Amino acid sequence: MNFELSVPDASLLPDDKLFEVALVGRSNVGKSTFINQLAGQKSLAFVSKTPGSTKLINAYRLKDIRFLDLPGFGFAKASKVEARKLEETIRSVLEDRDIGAVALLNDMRRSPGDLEEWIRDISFQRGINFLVVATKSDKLKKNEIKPSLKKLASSYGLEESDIILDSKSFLSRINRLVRLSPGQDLSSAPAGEAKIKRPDPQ
Ligand SMILES: Nc1nc2c(ncn2[C@@H]2O[C@H](COP(=O)(O)OP(=O)(O)O)[C@@H](O)[C@H]2O)c(=O)[nH]1
Ligand SMILES: [Mg+2]
Repeated sequence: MNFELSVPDASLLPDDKLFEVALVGRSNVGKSTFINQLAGQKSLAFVSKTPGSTKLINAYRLKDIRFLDLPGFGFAKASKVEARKLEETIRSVLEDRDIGAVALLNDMRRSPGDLEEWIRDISFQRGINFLVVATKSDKLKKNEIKPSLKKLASSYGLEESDIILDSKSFLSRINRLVRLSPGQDLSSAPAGEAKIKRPDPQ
């Protein structure tokens, strides 16, 4: 995985119709850490002890897939104006772009809040594949993991097995989505069109 570019606004992202996965989550949820795990690199994405530091959209490429690292939302010290701007950035990516999948990161020790529900609802409404990645499971005792998974899944209206716990199973889920895509059939793609398009919702 390589860093591609940073932009302040979704309208400045490339218009090449690659399969895109939007990574979203509360500030400090472990999104940068997860991106580094996906990349198998220690410091591709900036891991911070201070929440709320990324306001840009960072794009990464892994083969023909683009990962969009969206600004972390729900940062307690952000002003109302800043919070609204971040939410608008997230909204514009999810609503105005042809996103292939949304991966919402959720700290395993926390229940989803209004912002998580908002992201789930936009994804469902737009028929975007919706994945939940549970972070910080190492902060739980072994016997707490299963009940937490169950609770998290049911609060999203998902099955327990839908909750993703590590970068390896995340990548295999993304692989599966991309393979399912009808746009993968190159013979049916008009000249100059993208090879990979958004698959049908699961
Ligand atoms: N124990 C534990 N700490 C984590 C994990 N993921 C992230 N962190 C820590 O949580 C803090 C925020 O992580 P970061 O990746 O910068 O979160 P971001 O704001 O969502 O990008 C850092 O201190 C990380 O070291 C995890 O899976 N387990
Ligand atoms: Mg970060």
